[in-house]
Amino acid sequence: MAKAAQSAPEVAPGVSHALSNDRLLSMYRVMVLARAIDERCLSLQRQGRIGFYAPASGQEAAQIGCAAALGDEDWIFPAYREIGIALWRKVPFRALMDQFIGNSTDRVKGRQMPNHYSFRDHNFVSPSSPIGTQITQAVGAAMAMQRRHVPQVTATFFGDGATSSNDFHAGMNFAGVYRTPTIFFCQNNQWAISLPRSRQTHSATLAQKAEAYGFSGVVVDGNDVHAVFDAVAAARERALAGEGPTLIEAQVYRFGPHSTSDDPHRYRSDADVAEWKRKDPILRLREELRTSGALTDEAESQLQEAVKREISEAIEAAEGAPALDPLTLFDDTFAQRTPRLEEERAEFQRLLREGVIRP
Ligand SMILES: Cc1ncc(C[n+]2csc(CCOP(=O)(O)OP(=O)(O)O)c2C)c(N)n1
Ligand SMILES: [Mg+2]
Repeated sequence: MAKAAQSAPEVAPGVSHALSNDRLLSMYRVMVLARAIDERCLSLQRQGRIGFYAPASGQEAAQIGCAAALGDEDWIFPAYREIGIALWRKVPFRALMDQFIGNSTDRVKGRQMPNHYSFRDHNFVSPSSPIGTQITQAVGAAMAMQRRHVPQVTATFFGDGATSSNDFHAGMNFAGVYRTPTIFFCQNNQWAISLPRSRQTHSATLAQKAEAYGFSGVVVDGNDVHAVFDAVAAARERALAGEGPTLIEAQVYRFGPHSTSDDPHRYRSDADVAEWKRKDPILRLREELRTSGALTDEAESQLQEAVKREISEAIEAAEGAPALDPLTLFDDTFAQRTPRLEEERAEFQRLLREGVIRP
């Protein structure tokens, strides 16, 4: 009989402490901002002011530790829960709010599902909702970089559940064969909606799956920014040196619902959540910064105030922006609208005018 595969994994400790206090403080700030945005967006959705949101509370150290170790020019191929990466890349919350609402200043013109923002100027590709599709995209893009001798890597983000997708295996295999400069960053938040990690795979770790494809996989404590930063920095160095991809499994926990359409009380216990909340990555980094003297009580309350203000101002501005003109739906497909498209546009315009269709 096969030995029990799901024994406790070895977790690489964060030892190098390569991060200065200044750097840690800027990471902490983005973590606090991400958490506060999460809380506000859940409430905005409940008030009917945005349609949908996928919270990332509990995953801040994994996301921001990873983003900080990447180069600004590296390409991000995210899933739908990577707000921390976008914020670290200096995407303004206002731009995210515009997308959640789909207003006239939304960069994707209301054509994407809420929470599916993309920013060409931040090398942040549109998130994939079909599980795993971003993985093969990241491998293909990395292959192009390799061929052009561009000193960049691609980083792709996905969950524990995505390791069961076809695209995960196709992407990992391809990356192994061609030794592409790709970082596979798996946030194992213990749940794929209501399916627990224990029922996802019989493998002891998700990271070990890399071994089958001929490259290394590491498990890190995703609540430890140091451990995450070190693992990603090392993976990036290897990728840039032509030594190929790495799979990183960051062990975290999703504190909130899968999305605003989910009720986690139906499948997990409050005790489990409370157990993981004791490892809250924000409390952990706050404690570290306070102990080292890098963060005073006064600086902490100033930060909390500044973050609240920034969020409120962005919400007000995004809600105050004009609505999107529904006729923009007919733009951007062709350089010049075809006669058929003109016809459809005219009919749509008539239906809007007659009130048959309401924006
Ligand atoms: C191909 C495909 N199958 C099923 C779904 C429905 N679905 C949406 S999210 C999700 C779970 C994903 O879990 P995980 O990869 O662990 O990411 P997490 O949401 O926990 O961050 C599923 C099954 C989907 N979006 N795409
Ligand atoms: Mg998950």
